[in-house]
Amino acid sequence: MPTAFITGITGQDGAYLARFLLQKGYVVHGGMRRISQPRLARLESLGIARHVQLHEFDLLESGSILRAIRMLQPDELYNLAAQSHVATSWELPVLTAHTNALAVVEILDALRLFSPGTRFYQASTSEMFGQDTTAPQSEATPLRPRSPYGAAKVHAHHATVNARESHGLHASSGILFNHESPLRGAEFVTRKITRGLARLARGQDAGPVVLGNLDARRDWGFAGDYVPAMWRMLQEDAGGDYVIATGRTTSVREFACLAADALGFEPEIIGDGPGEAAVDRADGRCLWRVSPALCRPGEIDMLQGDASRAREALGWAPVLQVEDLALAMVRADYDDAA
Ligand code: NAP
Ligand code: F7E
Repeated sequence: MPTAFITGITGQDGAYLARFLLQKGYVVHGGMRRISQPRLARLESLGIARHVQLHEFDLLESGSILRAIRMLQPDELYNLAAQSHVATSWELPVLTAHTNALAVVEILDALRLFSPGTRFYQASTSEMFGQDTTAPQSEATPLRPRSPYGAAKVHAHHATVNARESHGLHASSGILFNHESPLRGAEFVTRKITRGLARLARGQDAGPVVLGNLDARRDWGFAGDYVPAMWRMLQEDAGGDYVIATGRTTSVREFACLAADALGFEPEIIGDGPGEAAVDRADGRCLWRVSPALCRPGEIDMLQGDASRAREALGWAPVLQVEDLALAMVRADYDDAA
């Protein structure tokens, strides 16, 4: 049976990828960092916590990386672990650079020395493109990151490409645009919206959802559709770089309206700029409002991916559209809020 090692197995993508690989007959190992209370909720919610082999692992500890690679020598290694919250990266730029960039260099070096036959996947991101790019963005679009998160991911992306070109490693960089799910961390905007509005719909005294830049546009897909693309990259004869996206772009405001509609609210936008809010036409309740404190020091106005290469070379295409995604997320959060 093929073996895979997933860093970040407790995260959104890690959980979906682990389930996908188990269904394909893999022995799945996962790296989990030591925290006061193990975060197995996502693996448990997919019913797979007891089917994966968990190892104590931290990207900030070189020995941890070396030990895992030497001990397991997996057929495939998916590096999904990261400080993944863009806004936090301005607060913790050094930790972000170490976790998202230097640790990837260490993984690649350990693979070169101790397990050169392992196929490697790096979780790259549309945040690498930054502002003022052409749209839609493809593998050929220049990288001009606009956050410490994006800059660290660019370093890791180039390290992955170099490992492939200099040392012949089978190393791939998946440039994934935003992908969400009911397992999405509560601090990301889609889940913040669906959780907050679901609580309001349940009549909980939760108050409006407080948001930052409502004009930002993102290409939002479903995480469950995106993890098979990671696997497909590693089944190719050689590593490569692939954009994974839906090709559609939606503003934060539009996503909030989709989620509100799905819950039976009738949102009406009032005010503008920092004074903008949305109220429910039925009972005048405030659904969301803006707080300038949540706007970022550097924003990317618009991301929209061109996944033609993945479609042609990997036969990959997304299934869920943003409307289906918003509906699935509010349904799950509405059930949770019961
Ligand atoms: P996520 O839910 O935030 O999961 C991140 C994972 O990394 C968690 O398992 C976390 O462990 C682990 N981690 C963080 N620091 C670590 C460390 N020092 N050592 C070991 N593990 C550590 O992120 P995600 O949405 O699944 O994203 C997966 C990857 O894809 C990330 O690299 C992210 O940057 C990238 N990406 C995500 C998107 C997206 O839209 N979701 C798009 C493009 C790229 P804990 O559970 O202990 O916190
Ligand atoms: O923000 C705006 C915010 O934090 C999306 C990560 O998975 O995808 C994710 O990064 C947009 C931004 O995701 C709030 O300013 C408005 O324009 O959900 P997000 P992100 O920053 O795009 C990329 C591809 C990754 O690689 C990352 O790992 O929404 N926004 N109001 C807000 N964002 C948040 N978080 N909270 C707000 O209240």
